[in-house]
Amino acid sequence: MPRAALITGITGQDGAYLAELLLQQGYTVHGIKRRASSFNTDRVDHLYADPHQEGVRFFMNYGDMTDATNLIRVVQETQPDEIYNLAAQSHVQVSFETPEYTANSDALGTLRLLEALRILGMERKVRFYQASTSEMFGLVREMPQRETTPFYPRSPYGAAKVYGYWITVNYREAYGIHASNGILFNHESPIRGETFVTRKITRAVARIALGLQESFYLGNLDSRRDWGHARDYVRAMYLMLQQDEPGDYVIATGRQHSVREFVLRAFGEVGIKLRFEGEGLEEVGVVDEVDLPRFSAARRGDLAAELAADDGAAAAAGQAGSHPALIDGEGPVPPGSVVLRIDPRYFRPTEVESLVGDPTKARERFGWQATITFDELVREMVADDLVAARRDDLLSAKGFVVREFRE
Ligand code: NAP
Ligand code: G4F
Repeated sequence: MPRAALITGITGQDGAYLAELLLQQGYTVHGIKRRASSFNTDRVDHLYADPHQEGVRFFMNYGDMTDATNLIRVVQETQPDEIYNLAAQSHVQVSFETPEYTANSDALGTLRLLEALRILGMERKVRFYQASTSEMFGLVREMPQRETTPFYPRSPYGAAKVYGYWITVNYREAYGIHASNGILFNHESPIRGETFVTRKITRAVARIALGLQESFYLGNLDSRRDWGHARDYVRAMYLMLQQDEPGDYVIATGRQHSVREFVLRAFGEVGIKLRFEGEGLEEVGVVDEVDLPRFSAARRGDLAAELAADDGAAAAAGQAGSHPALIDGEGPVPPGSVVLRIDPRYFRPTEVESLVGDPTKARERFGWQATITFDELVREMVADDLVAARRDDLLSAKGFVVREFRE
């Protein structure tokens, strides 16, 4: 019998990568998805197989972390060997607007799932993973943060996740459940939600390069995060549940960058050198220089070839105006264009200014370490959003209505 896993939050970024990994490992994968008024399974549609076929190992069940009876029934019906509790209202800023709902789904939802195991007498059968977070460190007590660093959450989301962390520890100690907390630092990917800062930046950069929008707005440019790639981080979740003993682990790259650095790096990918002018709410990001060969290649979709070419030779060949896409002018973003502004709406009532994790314990216990660098992450995200922007550009050129989907 293949091993069976149940993933809550399977329609999210991590759920999709984890489902792929577990299917590759031979698991039968059950996911819990919420009922929505429109399709919400984009990230896992490629894994879906008609359940009438033979040998299908991927199944979806309707459910919600706020519905205990539903969780009990789904656990009973799917009989998982491993449960990965990834479902959460995961947006920190939104948690200030919906604090009670965030506590209900993120804190009590975790309790409901653990109680389901007890009610069904499955404490010794099931291994349990809880999606804990570096947001619990909040107003950080030490640098870098490790498993022993005290928590000091700075948002309703962080506070709810602290409850989820401790109830997981408590059920491990009280009932002997193989339950582990992954204290994951920020991890991103091309399928990251569009309102988290990294994806918001890479989408905007791609759309600005294609001329689909002129500028975008951000909040605090100076907060610092330890950003890794989601593909690396779901591997850590899986490894935690393969250990003989449960435990709590920091999963991080050990390096941090500011939001500002992310912006510069992402614009750099499409050949735009940005400079910042002004201060506070008046600060803006202004195009300083455009590397035309690179910019033009990004617009055409030949960026990979351009990057593979010798940078020096490409630069020498690329005098302004010599590129087909830009012959009639300098393209949509000539030097001097303001492409980034600040909007106080995106500042949080209490901010987490600086996070960086020490993943030594995970490396020593089960050999985990991040394999994808910050630069590779930004490159992959921008490249993917350029594809989406080119598709939108093409559709709109052919007269189809293209929605902007901006926050
Ligand atoms: P995500 O993309 O926002 O996905 C969250 C998932 O939870 C989605 O499938 C969402 O469903 C589902 N969900 C939300 N509320 C639910 C509810 N009440 N009942 C059932 N499902 C619900 O988040 P992610 O980035 O994949 O993160 C996965 C988990 O890791 C989350 O618990 C997050 O808090 C935690 N975490 C994330 C990071 C990070 O940097 N990504 C770092 C540390 C911890 P819909 O698709 O229907 O909205
Ligand atoms: O991308 P963010 O919204 O992620 P945040 O708040 O760090 O939370 C993410 O990582 C946590 C792990 O540490 C997860 F637990 C959580 O579920 C989520 O995945 O914001 C990153 C930083 C913040 O300091 C924010 O203030 O970017 C800053 N920022 C600046 N302008 C912005 C914006 N964030 C967003 N979302 N939108 C902006 O316009």
